[in-house]
Amino acid sequence: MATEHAPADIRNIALVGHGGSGKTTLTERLLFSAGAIQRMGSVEENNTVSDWSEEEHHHQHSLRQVMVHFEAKSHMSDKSVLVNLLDTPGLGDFIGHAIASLPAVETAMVVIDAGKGIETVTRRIYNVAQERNLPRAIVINKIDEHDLDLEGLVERIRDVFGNQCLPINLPTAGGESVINVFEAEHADGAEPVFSSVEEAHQQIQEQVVEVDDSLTEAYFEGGELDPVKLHKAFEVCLREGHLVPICFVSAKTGAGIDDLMHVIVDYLPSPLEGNPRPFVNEDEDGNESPYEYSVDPDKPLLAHVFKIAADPFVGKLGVFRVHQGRLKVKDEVYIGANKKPVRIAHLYKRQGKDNVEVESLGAGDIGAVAKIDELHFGSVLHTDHDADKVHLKKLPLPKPMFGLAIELKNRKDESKFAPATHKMMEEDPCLIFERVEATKQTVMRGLGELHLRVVEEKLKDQYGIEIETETPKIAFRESIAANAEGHHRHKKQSGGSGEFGEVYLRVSPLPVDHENHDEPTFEFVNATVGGSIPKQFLPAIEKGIRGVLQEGAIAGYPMTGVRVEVYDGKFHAVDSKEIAFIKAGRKAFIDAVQKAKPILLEPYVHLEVTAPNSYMGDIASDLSTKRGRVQDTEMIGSDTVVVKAQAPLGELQNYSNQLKSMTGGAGSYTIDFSHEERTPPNIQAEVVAAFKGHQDDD
Ligand SMILES: Nc1nc2c(ncn2[C@@H]2O[C@H](COP(=O)(O)OP(=O)(O)OP(=O)(O)O)[C@@H](O)[C@H]2O)c(=O)[nH]1
Ligand SMILES: [Mg+2]
Repeated sequence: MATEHAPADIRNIALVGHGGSGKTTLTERLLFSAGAIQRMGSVEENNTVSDWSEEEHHHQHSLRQVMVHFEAKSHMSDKSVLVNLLDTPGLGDFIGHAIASLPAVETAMVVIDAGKGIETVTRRIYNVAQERNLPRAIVINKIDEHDLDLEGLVERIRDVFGNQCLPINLPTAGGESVINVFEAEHADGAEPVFSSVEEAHQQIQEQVVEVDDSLTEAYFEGGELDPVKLHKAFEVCLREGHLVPICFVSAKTGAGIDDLMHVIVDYLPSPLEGNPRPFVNEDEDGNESPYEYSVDPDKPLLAHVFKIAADPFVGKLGVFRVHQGRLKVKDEVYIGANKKPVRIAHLYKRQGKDNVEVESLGAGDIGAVAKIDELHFGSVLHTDHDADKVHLKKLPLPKPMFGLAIELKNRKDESKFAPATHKMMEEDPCLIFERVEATKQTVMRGLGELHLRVVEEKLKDQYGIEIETETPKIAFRESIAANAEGHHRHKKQSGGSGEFGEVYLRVSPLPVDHENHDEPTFEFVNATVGGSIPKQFLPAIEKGIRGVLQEGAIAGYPMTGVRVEVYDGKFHAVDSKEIAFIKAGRKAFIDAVQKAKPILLEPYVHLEVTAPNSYMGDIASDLSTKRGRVQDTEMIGSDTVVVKAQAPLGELQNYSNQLKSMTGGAGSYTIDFSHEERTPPNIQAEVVAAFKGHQDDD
């Protein structure tokens, strides 16, 4: 059983980047090169360590994040380090898994296809890594391919991401090998295919010494500095984003892999050298403040679960990063604010789908625990009660906006459905299954059509549940645009005791909290005077109104953005009871809403379409027919454009197919919830006409 690694001897790296750029192949190559596997698998042959699931073989893409690890030797000393590598999916629909991996690592290694250049996901994930203050490195892969413009690509990278992106090595002709230009001052044999060793060497050395005045001085006085002496400055550069090294490789042929391994072991930050993760502590009043910790195995435990996996053999797995302290088998540890500790029965390191048992994992390492039901995505494991409320600053995960309504093919699957969806949601932070009361549909939401297609496949393959899907109805919300008054007198005489309650109220619009869809923006005010309605009946009136907020007043959708002021009424000493005021409140409210210029709000999304330049006009004019507004267009590289727009979600239900046919498959897009907007009157009229109305509940 492996011994625990000291933080200085660990490198944690997430391989991120656009789908098909070669992350999984690179993972395989690195494992092979380090001797962790005896034979190199390939994506085409469905035998890589990372892509092991049936769905991945079928789609030929990674569909979730996978951890592998290996030992690698330093090129500068005789020590070796443990490399934990997270291979993440690059398809936009699965970007949640990539974003979720970032808190576990010191470095985001952004892989770019040498021929295709910067693509949508490249930019998105690079930007998230930057926002999260994570050191980055860029790997330009597939340098074995023909007709590449690598010099142009480096220029574009510097254009788009900034001049701090600099080659640390340069490829030779045909992508046969690379020359480390941080270390070499002159070419010793083959020349690089562009630039020169001297020029690239000078550029990167000057960039590094810039962060340290004394080094700058020494450099400009005496010239050359030993890379070992520059190590500290190099780490500062990475931490501050003052340098983003670019490496060239071919995962396929193995060219550049030795040097990449060297960069990983000898240049990329160890857990001690990385930037601290943004943990926050919440005090009793819910105020958050930064939580400080140190990457020290001898301090109390602080570990963060960044992934939940359903393992076919050991069951539910929580994959975590130890940030402080250590976790040992048989330890008792706390999860968040849970009062009862859990006992750690087994600890694992993951190698693709395999679990390798270990005794302990120290600060800086990544591992997994099995069969702890209380663990969730984002859970914090600790041994210190001061850390009860500690959690990681919220990740910018995209909101699942693409929905499909579900019907089960077989009724008998009903009992299996809820547990299966529960498990799948735990594994995927961007997947939601929900019952939408407004539309009486069960809906699954994800990041795109492919995402949900894979979910459908998994439901069938792993849980034996077959479903049918259809476009869901739009989740409108009702609101009002004007002030109005409403009144209802509820009176019912049946035999002995009757029901009596009378309510006068005013409604007025409130600014809607568009982020919060689960809660209505609502205020209820008692403005009655002189006991016209006894106090004890006001909660009943509010209850009646809240019923309407849930069911809607004009179209059957939940309401939001309303302030209600009850200002008068009547009661009866015998016949006034709770139920009478619930009904009177409800009807008086519907009465007022109908006079208050009721409106429908519909969800709008941010849309970012990336496509070859020549399609820009088509994309923009198509969006305008969808009530979309183009807000910005940005060129990335010489022939790719990003169109940023806002559009109603309801118009984009079939956008992935439409964009595909519009651009011959070359376009891609992302959507993210933006806000809600008032629906045009013609659409509102249709929706209202389709509403069957309220049951008369008198
Ligand atoms: N020529 C060439 N092809 C490569 C290289 N690396 C990967 N490929 C091919 O590129 C394709 C995509 O490779 P993957 O490793 O699956 O890419 P990925 O980045 O993991 O893709 P996702 O999992 O979708 O994010 C496969 O057909 C690989 O064989 C390379 O260095 N050279
Ligand atoms: Mg992959």
